[in-house]
Formats: sequence, structure tokens, C-alpha cells
Amino acid sequence: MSDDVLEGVVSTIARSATEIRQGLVGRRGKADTENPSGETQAEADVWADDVLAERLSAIDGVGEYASEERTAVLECGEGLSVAVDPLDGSSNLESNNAMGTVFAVYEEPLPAPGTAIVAAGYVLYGPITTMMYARDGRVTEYELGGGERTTVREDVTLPETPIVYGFGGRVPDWTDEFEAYAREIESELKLRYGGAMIGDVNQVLTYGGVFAYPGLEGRPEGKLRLQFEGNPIGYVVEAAGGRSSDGERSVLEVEPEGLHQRVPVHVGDGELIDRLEDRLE
Ligand code: FDP
Repeated sequence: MSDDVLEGVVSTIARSATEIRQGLVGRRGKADTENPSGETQAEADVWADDVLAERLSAIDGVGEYASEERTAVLECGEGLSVAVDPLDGSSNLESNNAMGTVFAVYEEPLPAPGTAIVAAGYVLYGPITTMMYARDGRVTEYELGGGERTTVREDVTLPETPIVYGFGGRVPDWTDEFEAYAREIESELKLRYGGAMIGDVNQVLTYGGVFAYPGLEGRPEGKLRLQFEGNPIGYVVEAAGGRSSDGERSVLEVEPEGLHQRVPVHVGDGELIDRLEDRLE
């Protein structure tokens, strides 16, 4: 595996993030299209996917590009596979709240298990634009501005004392087992839920705690996509010393059956994820 290819992918995403952020202005409306998961796309979803597809697929050593916003894998040569959620939490565009771009680089053709990831990370479009990047068991946080990537924290680890939690899905749709777990957690931690996985996971990485979008009654697979959301976030949180789980095992160990397959996602403090798995048994 070439370090140059990974550096090419990360620097391309970092540079594009500044442009994507600027390009959100005037693109907050809905497109007339649905993504492969049946969700209405925002104009910005389609546009950000086009920008990243064109640039990432042009990198020598990238063999595949896939995204939450397009049905099929784009074959672009020999080499690593890049999976992207171009705008995670794009329903937050309307209310002008935080969103992100998520990416994972796999050393196998897609769909691939999280154990095939060689690097992953995300960009958070908050008051400032930051990038969290995990590779070889180490996580680094950068600030992005004007195409530059400035390191702000090396060896990011999940704080030992958990402070915050954020759980997705409507409470009446939670299973009894997950609700019992949530009741325990809400008496111990502070609620932080903004509706964009990246924003909510970044709070967990900053303050310590747990994020989940669980399997729901009538929708046991939950909402988040394995290739584009569950795996990259599981990889980042595990590299930061936390745990990920689909309810039974690390999200990274889930065998993919389809490119747009969904998976229940629980990530954060190891002890809190152990307790979750005990509850869901
Ligand atoms: P969105 O639909 O806005 O793209 O990717 C799915 C996602 O956002 C996640 O970012 C977020 O955690 C979740 O959906 C929010 O779902 P709810 O609206 O059900 O809370």
C-alpha cells in the first residue's frame, strides 16, 4: 500500500472540503432525486458527490470510488477503494446546523468489511472546518482553511470519563432493550444530539461518552450505511481507544452483503459499549 496514495486521498478531501463548504451557499434546496437508500437528495449532496468523484477517481492508485449518493461503484483503475458520504447530516442544511464529509479507504473492492480499512476520517463543517483522520491506530485532528491542513491535536483519544450521549431514532421506535439502556445512560450523562452523525460523534470524541443510531422496531438494520458511515466511524473511534458495535460485535467485523446496506451503530467509551451489548443480548 502506498503512503503517497493515502496522502493524495486525504489532501484532496481536505482541499475539497474548503470548496464544498463555500459551495453550500445557494445549494440548500432539495434535488428532484433520491439516493440509492430512497432518501430525497439535497442539491448539495449531488454536487459534493460530483466534486469528490471527479477528484478522487483521478488519483493514481485509487481503483474504486463509491458514495452514499450513487448506486454503483465507479471503477477508475487499479488500487485502493475510497468510500465517501459526501455530506453526512445534509438534512441539517435547512436549519443551518453542523454537517460532515465521511471517508474510508479500503484495500479490497467494495463492498468490503471494516477490517479492510487502511485509513478513515471525516471533515466537520462546524463554526470552523476540522478533519479527524485515523491511520495505524492513531488519530489526528486538523483545522482546514484555504486548502491548508494544520495539525491541532495528535494522538486523539477518547476521554476516560464519559460526559455526553446522543441516540438517534424516535423513542417509540426503539426496542425495549435499547430503551432500558438509554434510560440508564440518560441518568448518568448529558444529552447532545444534533442530527448529523459526524457532529454527534465528534462531541463523543471530544468530551467522552456514547453515540448510537440503533436498530429500531420494524427496522432492525437501523439507518446508517455500513460502507459509508458505520465502518469509517467505527474505525476512527476504535483507533481513538473506544469501541464500536452493531449490538453484538465490532461494526468493523460485520460482513457486507451490499454496497448500501444499513447497520445499527453504537460507538464510544468501551465500558458503555460493553453494557449496551449486555443489554441487547
Ligand atoms: P441525514 O439523514 O441528515 O443525512 O446519514 C444519515 C443521518 O443524517 C446521520 O448523519 C444522522 O445521525 C441521522 O441520519 C439522523 O437521523 P434522524 O433524523 O432520524 O435523527
